Amino acid sequence: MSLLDQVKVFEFPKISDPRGNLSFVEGARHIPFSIKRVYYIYDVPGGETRGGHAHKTCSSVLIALSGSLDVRLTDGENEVTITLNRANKGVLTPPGLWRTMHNFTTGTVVLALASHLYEEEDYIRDYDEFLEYVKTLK
Ligand code: T46
Repeated sequence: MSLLDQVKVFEFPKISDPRGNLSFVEGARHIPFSIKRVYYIYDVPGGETRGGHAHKTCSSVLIALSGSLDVRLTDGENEVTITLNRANKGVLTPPGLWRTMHNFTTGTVVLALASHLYEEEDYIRDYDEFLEYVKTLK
């Protein structure tokens, strides 16, 4: 089984009325880990790519609160691309997958809910090192 099978797309509740929409995310109900950290990505210049790394331990759920982007995840052999284009859609990105984020539209704001605090030691930022690392997971 590939780690790509653990990638999950979520549709969070959306409550609409004439005043607009409201969505919510409840820890234990919607997110399969305890949220230790929240960060957000915004003001991404046109044509810019982010990511370009894998995590050893940290899982995250990414949500485009506005705008849209593509999240590409690969296990080194196969890949999947998830387009985040609705504020009530999220993707679970498990550790052990190389991730890149592309095609940000102007004004995109990405919210990330993470299972761990920030630790640079958890990152693999070199693709060849990642390919060696995934061999150890098999
Ligand atoms: C991920 C994707 C989706 C911190 O100091 N604290 C933090 O919580 C984070 C997330 C980052 N940083 C520092 C580390 C770097 O010096 O902020 C700088 C930019 O981080 P990075 O280049 O990793 O940003 P992205 O957008 O490439 O990746 C981020 C997350 O780091 C990563 O975990 O999965 O978003």
